[in-house]
Amino acid sequence: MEPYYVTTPIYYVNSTPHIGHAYTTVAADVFARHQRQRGRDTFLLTGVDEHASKVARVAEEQGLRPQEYADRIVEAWRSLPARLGVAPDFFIRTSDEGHKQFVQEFLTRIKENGREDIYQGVYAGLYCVGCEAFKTEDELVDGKCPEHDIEPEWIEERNWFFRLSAYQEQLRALYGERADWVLPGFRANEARSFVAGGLQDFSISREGLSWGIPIPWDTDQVAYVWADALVNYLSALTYARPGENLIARYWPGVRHLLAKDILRFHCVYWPAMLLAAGYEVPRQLFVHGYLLLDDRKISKSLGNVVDPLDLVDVYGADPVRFWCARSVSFGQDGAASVAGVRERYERELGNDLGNLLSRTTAMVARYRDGELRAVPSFGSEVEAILAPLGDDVAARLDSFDLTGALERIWEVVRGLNRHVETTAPWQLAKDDARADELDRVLYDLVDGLRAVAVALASYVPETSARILEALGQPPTIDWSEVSYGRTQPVEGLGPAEPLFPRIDEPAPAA
Ligand code: ME8
Repeated sequence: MEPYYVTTPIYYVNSTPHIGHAYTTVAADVFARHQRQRGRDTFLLTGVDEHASKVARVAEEQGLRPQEYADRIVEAWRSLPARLGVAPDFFIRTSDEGHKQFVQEFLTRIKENGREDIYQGVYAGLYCVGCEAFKTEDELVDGKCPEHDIEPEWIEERNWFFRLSAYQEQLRALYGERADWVLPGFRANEARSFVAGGLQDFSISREGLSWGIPIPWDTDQVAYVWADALVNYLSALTYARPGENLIARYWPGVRHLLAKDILRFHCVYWPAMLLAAGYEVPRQLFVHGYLLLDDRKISKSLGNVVDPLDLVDVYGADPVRFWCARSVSFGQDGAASVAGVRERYERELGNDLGNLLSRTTAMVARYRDGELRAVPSFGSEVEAILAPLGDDVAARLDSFDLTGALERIWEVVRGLNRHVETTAPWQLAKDDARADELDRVLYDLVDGLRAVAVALASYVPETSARILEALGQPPTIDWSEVSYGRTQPVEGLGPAEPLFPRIDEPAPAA
């Protein structure tokens, strides 16, 4: 099986981590953990983008060198994945020596590819420092960048340009040949029509800046922040494991996750740069929507931030991860609300899942003195419920259906709850003649919960481990365990502690 390499965008170090960043990070982690459960060689990359001109400005205001300032603020970004239960295989900083060196080599490869794909020209235009991109008049609203609500600056300078226009045909062909190259399909259409509309060359360097990666053949210029940042997906593989170059192992089997704001950079500019430098294009790109609060994109500059770490403090990492996957259909824009975290915590995690575990373990403790016998009843309702689960969830996660795969698991949780009601073990327990039947029902409930815990391991890893432990089962989460009849006999099972106790603290204000 081809190794699985999944990336998040590298986040601007000079902004504050908010729930939108947590969203992509959690999604990438779910995909990575899931592929690992299936025994696949997997690599997860996240990190920060440091060479934005804003970093140099703010550092100067604070009397610091840009690197010193970046070193201070990067910690907030390192703790973001950690607090969300995400352990990336590498956390990249674009100020890493290994990255800087690779970007220089990468740009030199393009320059020397024999097609003059990098040439000198003059650029004049309106530049938004928030987007780190030039803007056309049409893109402005009342003279301001609608994303950042600030007026762009007029910039005129001699820069190095990348001949994007030369890649129009190749990109058009790629979009024609690979139906699922960019997902969802409506995003592929957006990229395809951007390509069809005619591609303009773009500037890949900036003059007179000291914060950035010097252009190797013209050190008065530094690489444009995007020409530097996109390259992280490759550069990381050259130095993440000292002494090892992981490019041959993980490239081009990469899946880039990103939101729609940076579609053009990833789905058009980046593949063209790769082709120009002699690399294969990424295997797949998934473009998700924005989480919206009050119908506006969540972002620092719009003063509309939800600190994901506040939510983690109140609810824990797993409920926040669960909410990220469940609140909005992955790929679509959707309204997020902090109240929704609480609601899902109480209703779905607490009632649907937590109570099922409490009831099941309490019944084994009460009716069987904590002994669970291994009595799978092949042909049972629970066997039928579990039979398609592993394949269904895997197929959905292979196509980035983060929300659909979780809903599929939740159907099973609901099915198990119905099974408790229809079999009414409390009635069976009153009738000695039905002792075997009771044993089978208890076994089926424990087994169903065990399989659900394994299926949920990529979404809510801590919870999954706690369920297996409460059921007296080994912590094995190989995907083959998502099937009926794998529960080991247990003795001494006691009623489980509540998985999701009631929380009385108020939810943090949105
Ligand atoms: O664009 N909803 O960094 P960035 C969902 N440094 N996801 C969101 C979101 C929201 N409201 N807001 C942000 C940059 N995101 C560049 C990337 S990559 C080579 C360079 C997530 O800090 C989403 O993944 O602005 C989006 O693409 C990313 O954060 C942008 O992060």
